[in-house]
Amino acid sequence: MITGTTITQFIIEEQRRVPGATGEFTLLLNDIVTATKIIANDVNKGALAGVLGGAGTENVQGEDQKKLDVISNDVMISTSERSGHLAAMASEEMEEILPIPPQFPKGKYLLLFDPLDGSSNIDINISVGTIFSILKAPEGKKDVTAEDFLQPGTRQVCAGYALYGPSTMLVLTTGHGVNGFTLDRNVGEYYLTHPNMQVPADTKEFAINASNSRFWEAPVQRYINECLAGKTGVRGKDFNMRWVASMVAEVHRILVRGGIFMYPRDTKDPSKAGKLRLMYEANPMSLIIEQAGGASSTGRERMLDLKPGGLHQRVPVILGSKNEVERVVSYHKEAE
Ligand code: AHM
Ligand code: MG
Repeated sequence: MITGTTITQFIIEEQRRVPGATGEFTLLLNDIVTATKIIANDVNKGALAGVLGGAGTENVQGEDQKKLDVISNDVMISTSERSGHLAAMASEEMEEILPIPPQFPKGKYLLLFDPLDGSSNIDINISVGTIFSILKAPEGKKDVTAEDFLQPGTRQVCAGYALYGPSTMLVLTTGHGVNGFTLDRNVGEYYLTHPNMQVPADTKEFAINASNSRFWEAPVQRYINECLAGKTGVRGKDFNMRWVASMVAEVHRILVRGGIFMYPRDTKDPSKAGKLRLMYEANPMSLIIEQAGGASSTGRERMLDLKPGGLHQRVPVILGSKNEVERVVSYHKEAE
């Protein structure tokens, strides 16, 4: 018999700690939990369900959509639009925000998500994930606009991700630490397996797409060169490197054993400030990392303090073990 705390019990217990909570947020989280189970099922079946390969369409960022990107986006919408907890949604896969259709009741929350992050890994059976962020809609406003989503990351009510790896996990924060749950496929429930996750302050492991190295800015080149010099250089210790090309997998590794993840600004395409998107990738992951004792920055500013300029805005991302992130930030300061 399985014992332990299910995610539903955990969320209800968290709700009891919030005076005056109506249960609306708890029910919204339950919808998201359900959506991740459905997506996990599709990802898990893969080629057997005919869900691999391209969808033949492009998203707002001009990237080819995979069938599973589109399916996951539909699952996130259909699972959370009808319960009455949301005012509107926004997704990596949709150019505009999606206000709750008039046939459904409207709620007080805004949901942002990347339905399936790590798209380049979908067809090759490597870990992918769903990232989500919850904000409050402005009170008393009838029709929510895209501007209402442009709140700094500090205003997130909740952030989380589902990791579809060898096991499916859901990791979330409501601003009181970070907890990880593992899906028992036979029972169909997530169980608390990783309570109070903490990022170690120091690390000997970095994650960066080194094929972009000639386009990096000087502070990032300096930091990586020092890591590569290992014991013989100023750091006096050897480093290891990982690059999964799935942000969810990288962040999860950092939460479990520390590390630094960087998708920094580079000059490859000067029109882009970075590759990753602020609202549904960088902000939720930054809240999780900070809540676990780590740090997250653009190199110049704390990520969560950024005032967003657009729904699909890109940002440089440097996150993970606190002392390493602070070192990279100090290299940026020195260079300026
Ligand atoms: P996606 O949202 O289109 O999947 O792109 C985001 C992903 C991240 O998960 C990952 O860190 C990065 O892109 C990998 O980029 P690259 O292929 O340049 O290594
Ligand atoms: Mg993504």
